[in-house]
Amino acid sequence: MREFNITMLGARYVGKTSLLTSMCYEYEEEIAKTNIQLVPETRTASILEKSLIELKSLNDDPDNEGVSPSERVISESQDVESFTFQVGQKGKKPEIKLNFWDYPGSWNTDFKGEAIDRYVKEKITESVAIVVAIDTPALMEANGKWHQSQNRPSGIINRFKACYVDLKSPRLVILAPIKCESYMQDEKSRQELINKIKQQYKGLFDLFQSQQLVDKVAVVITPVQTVGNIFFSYIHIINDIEKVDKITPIFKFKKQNPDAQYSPKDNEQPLKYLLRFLLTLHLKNRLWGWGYVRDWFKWDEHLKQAIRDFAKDCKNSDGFEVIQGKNLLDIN
Ligand SMILES: Nc1nc2c(ncn2[C@@H]2O[C@H](COP(=O)(O)OP(=O)(O)OP(=O)(O)O)[C@@H](O)[C@H]2O)c(=O)[nH]1
Ligand SMILES: [Mg+2]
Repeated sequence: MREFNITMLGARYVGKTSLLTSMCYEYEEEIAKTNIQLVPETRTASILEKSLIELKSLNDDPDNEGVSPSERVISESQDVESFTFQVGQKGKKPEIKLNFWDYPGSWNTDFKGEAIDRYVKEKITESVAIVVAIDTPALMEANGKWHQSQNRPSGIINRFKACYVDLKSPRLVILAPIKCESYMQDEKSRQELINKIKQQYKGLFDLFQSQQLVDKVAVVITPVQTVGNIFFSYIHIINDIEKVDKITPIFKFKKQNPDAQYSPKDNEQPLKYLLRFLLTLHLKNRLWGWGYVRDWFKWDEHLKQAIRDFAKDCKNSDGFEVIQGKNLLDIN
């Protein structure tokens, strides 16, 4: 079985694990339309099930006002998780394994020792795709005042600079703004969101546009609404003189309508892009001389068709954009 690594990238607490849960675990309707299936390994299923319950519970509390600062401290994940899914046609032996690396976000942005630093570099370097989770309210609200401290964009950009060196094979980078319900409601807001990402991650886009990387890296923006009905409300500032950072912004969220149901939107899009990219690599491998191993060519024709059906409607308007590398996503 061909195995692919994918790394979930993003600062501490931005919502990486929730995004992974939503994109791989909550799209039965989409899957039902196609002949493809994604089966989590038992351990993966048991952890993601819990993450899903937490995500859904955001919806259960009609007065949901976000999380408290103590929860923020306690709930930082402590360890590496690897989430594995087998992909294949329904009722047939799976042919592809997707292995998602999801470690604590602070490992990406803070120095935690040589061993962890090496580990993070290794994961980013060996991953065929990277999903960058972006906390959208931190990016958009209060003139982006909290963007640096919450999303730590320089730390993320530096990781790419250090790891995307002399790439031998193509990569996919998915920028996924999350908690973005408030900014996806009309065309003007969606455009503002895209513009802000382009502005705040300019260093990253410049890197990907460089002569060495422009043909090898596909970059897409896919906003994901992991809950679908919980909207940004306001920022509560906690002033704690005993803490090093002293001021902590707490982003509060609220349901617009108390009866609104949990209804994730576009959560399947990152996975669609991922499979679309893998299918393109498979189809163009020989043509473009990327030199992937021969077992790529053993993919069953029906599996290819199933992936094509699943991935054919990747969105690229209304807040979604393929920034570069259209030919790396061309499955025709
Ligand atoms: N309002 C809202 N809250 C969310 C959303 N997604 C995640 N959260 C909450 O944000 C918090 C952090 O989410 P995680 O997925 O654990 O974040 P993480 O990036 O994996 O965090 P670390 O692994 O500690 O770096 C949790 O309390 C989630 O319930 C969302 O779409 N909307
Ligand atoms: Mg996590």
